[in-house]
Amino acid sequence: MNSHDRAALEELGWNERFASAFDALGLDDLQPGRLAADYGTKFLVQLAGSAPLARLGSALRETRLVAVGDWLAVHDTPEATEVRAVLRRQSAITREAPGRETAAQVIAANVDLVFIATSADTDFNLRRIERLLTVVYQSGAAPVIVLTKVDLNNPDPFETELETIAAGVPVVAVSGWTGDGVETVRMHLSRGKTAVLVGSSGVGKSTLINRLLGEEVLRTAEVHHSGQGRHTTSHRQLLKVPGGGLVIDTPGLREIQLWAGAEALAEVFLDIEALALRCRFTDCRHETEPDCAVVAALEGGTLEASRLTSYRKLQRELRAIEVKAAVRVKRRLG
Ligand SMILES: Nc1nc2c(ncn2[C@@H]2O[C@H](COP(=O)(O)OP(=O)(O)OP(=O)(O)O)[C@@H](O)[C@H]2O)c(=O)[nH]1
Ligand SMILES: [Mg+2]
Ligand SMILES: [Zn+2]
Repeated sequence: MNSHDRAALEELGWNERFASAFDALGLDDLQPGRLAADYGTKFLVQLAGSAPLARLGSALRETRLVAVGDWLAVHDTPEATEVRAVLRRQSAITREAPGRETAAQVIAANVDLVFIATSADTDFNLRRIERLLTVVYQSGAAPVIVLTKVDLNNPDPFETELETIAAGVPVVAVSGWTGDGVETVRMHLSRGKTAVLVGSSGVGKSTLINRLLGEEVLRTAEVHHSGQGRHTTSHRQLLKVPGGGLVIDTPGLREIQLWAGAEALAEVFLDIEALALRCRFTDCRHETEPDCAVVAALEGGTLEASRLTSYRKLQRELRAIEVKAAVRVKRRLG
């Protein structure tokens, strides 16, 4: 690989670890490329010097375990482009796929940063943000909360509320209409680093990305809508931001299913976990047990009931996922 190609790949997020994984494949006539868009049967692949539409090679066709952001080994000729292998992911944002059995669905691969977009209006929902934070902490990427549409309302009260659940997580207030805050979002990006935007439909993810790109690359909803039923962005797409960095646009998430372990939950609910350490019983369920520090905090007003409810709900969901996963493993073995 010449130095020009290497620099082009590095701009796309290529690094030493991907390079050695690629070399270890030991396959001839292949070049590295990054999956930039998934159109179902065709995939847009960004190579060092071009961006052809590719199909999956026979070895990958059955599993289809590729996601936008993946690094690939690609066979590229003027006649056809074929994906032959997927390099091991360095991080992934996943959620549980709809259906009865658990299977992780990868929303984006090899991501450094997750912008959790939430608008400063009726979409604003702390419980949803807690969920998304749990997913992010599990992924290996770092979260940034992007409070959108701040031209509609004063962002201060929203930011104060965010403080209560996400202390230490950067919050950027933006307006895709006035351009406020867009440069602050850009400051989180840098050469070769990948960010993904997640959040409900209609919060202004694509509008913000268009701002970052400096042109209308992505289709956005024409009129304001509150996010019921209508999704404007239909597929995930990786884009290069002028000035450095990459962003992945995603369709709005309806109800994000958790695909995260107990450790991630503990990170989002550090306050409750810390209180629980002071309960008399180590297996305290914080219900009717004596000397329960969680219940004491509730009664003393230092812990909000809604936060405990949310913690319990997520705990139950995690347990359900674990049970489903166990059933699946058993079926495989039997
Ligand atoms: N007032 C206001 N409206 C905005 C802003 N950003 C986006 N909108 C409007 O909100 C609507 C949805 O914007 P999109 O950018 O398409 O939202 P999205 O999050 O990409 O939605 P999906 O692709 O469906 O997930 C459009 O009508 C935008 O014009 C903003 O900063 N302020
Ligand atoms: Mg969109
Ligand atoms: Zn307790």
